[in-house]
Amino acid sequence: ETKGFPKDFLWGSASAAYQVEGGWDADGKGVTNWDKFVRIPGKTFKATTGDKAVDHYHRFKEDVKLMADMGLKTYRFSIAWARIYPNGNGEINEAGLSFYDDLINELIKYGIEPMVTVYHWDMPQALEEEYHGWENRRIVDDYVNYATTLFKRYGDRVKYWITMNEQNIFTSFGWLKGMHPPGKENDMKTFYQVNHHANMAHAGAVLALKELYPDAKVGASFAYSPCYAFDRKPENAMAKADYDDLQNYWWMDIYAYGRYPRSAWAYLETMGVTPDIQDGDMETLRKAAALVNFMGVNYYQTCVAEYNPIDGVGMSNAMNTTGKKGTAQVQGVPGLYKNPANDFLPTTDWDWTIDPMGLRMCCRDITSRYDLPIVISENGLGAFDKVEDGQVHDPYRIAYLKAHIEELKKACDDGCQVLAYCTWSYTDLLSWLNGYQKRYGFVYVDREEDENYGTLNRIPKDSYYWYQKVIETNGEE
Ligand code: BGP
Repeated sequence: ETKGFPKDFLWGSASAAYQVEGGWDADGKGVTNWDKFVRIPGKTFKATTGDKAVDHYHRFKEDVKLMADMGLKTYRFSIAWARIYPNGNGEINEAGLSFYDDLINELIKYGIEPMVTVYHWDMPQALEEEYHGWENRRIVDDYVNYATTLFKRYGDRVKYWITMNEQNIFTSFGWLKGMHPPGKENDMKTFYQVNHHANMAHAGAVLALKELYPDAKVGASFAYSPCYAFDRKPENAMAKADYDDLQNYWWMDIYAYGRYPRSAWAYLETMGVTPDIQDGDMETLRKAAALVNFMGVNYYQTCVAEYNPIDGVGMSNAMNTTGKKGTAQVQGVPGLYKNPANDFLPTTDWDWTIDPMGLRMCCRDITSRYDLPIVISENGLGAFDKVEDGQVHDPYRIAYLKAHIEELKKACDDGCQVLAYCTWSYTDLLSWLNGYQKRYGFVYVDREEDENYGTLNRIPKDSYYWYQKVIETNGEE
């Protein structure tokens, strides 16, 4: 007999402010780094903006009603820093605060647990102009001040908080690959410094929250791609070990233990790219780590590590952002590893491997390394969807999610404490680099790439009705 999902399991779905809200200059909101970045030609698919996105800012009541009808237990969303502090610091914008009051109250009205991400990549542009954002230590205080404003305002109603979304992605894409703001490439030294600042910001927020609301549940969400060694050749097993230390444990060890993995640190020393750490920082990181309640995991895929000679491939921006299968290119760190495709696994149209068992493995790994509860804060399939006679049939999405949920159930049976499962995403939304054609939602949104937007009408897909049953049966469907 298997135990399966706990009784109070939080079946959820997720989004992020820039990707759904729109209303980019509504009611006093400040301009963000992403409002700027998407306008640089060639950076994102057709340079589609989130100006209007799917207009969740004006349609949240309709969206929440659909969640309620579905029986959703938790909704993960992020707050736009620039709605609260249009300049990142200084003056507060009451209209921004009250928008999220309304959203939170609407969720609570239907018994949906709000799960709030403090930072999902949209940084007030004013901070970029004032001091280069994450590159400057000053951002730690500004971030903690912003986060504390949220905790004070919503902490009576919001129990689940996620400090950072995918710090590993926004920093590597922003300072190594040039694909997120500020668009820098191969700047390893700044990359590690930025990460130290983000770690201090996360830690400061955890400490501030626990001071105000000791019973709140807090963690960071990490984009975890578990890694397989290419084969049994020892040098490829070593490549996997290097990958894990530098790409996975580098972040998760900070969140869970407040320390940097020693072997990764040694590598940074040889490369001359260690971050500046101030007196007391490591103690702050350890204190925060001791208070963290869960590891947030965004799980999409696994990867493969193969030894990469010193003159081998590096990081590049040659990603598949068009949905033309087979256009992604192999990336790597010369002298350590590269990440070739896995011939044993199918891929999505955007060349992401589909590997449900990887979800069970990542839960097991987190459980044995950190012994922390787990929140799956994202998991889902990006696909081209079509409306036929007013309906959207997405059996591929159902198959994808079903297979992942089955593996997650096994992880529960393995002894992992999984608290929540949030699919990415609730409605269709803007995919940062891939426009609106890469769809993830349970709810289809009639949204065109161009600035005529489409009607923005909502249509529940087949997967919406399927997930309704999953929730009803606590994962037995
Ligand atoms: C994660 C982000 C999400 C979301 C998702 C899908 O990295 O946290 O915001 O976008 O990936 O990725 P994409 O839109 O690139 O397909």
